[in-house]
Amino acid sequence: VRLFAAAELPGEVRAALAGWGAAVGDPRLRPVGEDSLHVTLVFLGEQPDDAAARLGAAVVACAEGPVRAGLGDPVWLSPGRPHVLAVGLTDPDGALGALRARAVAALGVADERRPFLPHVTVARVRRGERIRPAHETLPPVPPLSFGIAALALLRSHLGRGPARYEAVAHAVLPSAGPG
Ligand code: 2AM
Repeated sequence: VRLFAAAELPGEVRAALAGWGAAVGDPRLRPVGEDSLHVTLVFLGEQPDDAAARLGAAVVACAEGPVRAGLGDPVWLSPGRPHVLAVGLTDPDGALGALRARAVAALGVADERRPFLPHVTVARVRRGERIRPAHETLPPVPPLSFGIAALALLRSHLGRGPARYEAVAHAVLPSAGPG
């Protein structure tokens, strides 16, 4: 099973991101469905079926909060030959980075050498299309600040059409409150 730990966004943030992706309106891009928008914290890749329950429990045990975040700037990943259009997340008090660090430790994976760039992939570049970021103008991202809604271990079902994600384990985070 193909697994990853993800932070889940409040519904109104997913709606705003889907609306932003629609406003980009670029036919070279395939939007990610509103219900599938998420922040990948730790990508595990293929894991044995019988490891899923243990890994799910490990992720759920990391759910401490609240974890406040905000929508930041759009970002093409990777910039040299973009495959996705994402929106970066701000991590004003480091809680999102700390959540990821707990998940990395709990899952027992080696941390990536690259710095964590929290983001939500909003659209994927269609096969055969080429984007030159310097030539693109994008609409402004709505300046939303919010609490991460939940932490989940998600299973990714690959196949024809958009990826489908299924929660193996899920833990709601305490609300960050207004502000
Ligand atoms: P992305 O949002 O940056 O595209 C499920 O496939 C999630 O895991 C996606 O959200 C994707 O991140 C991330 N992912 C897929 N393959 C990955 C890889 N090889 N390394 C890190 N993250 C990956």
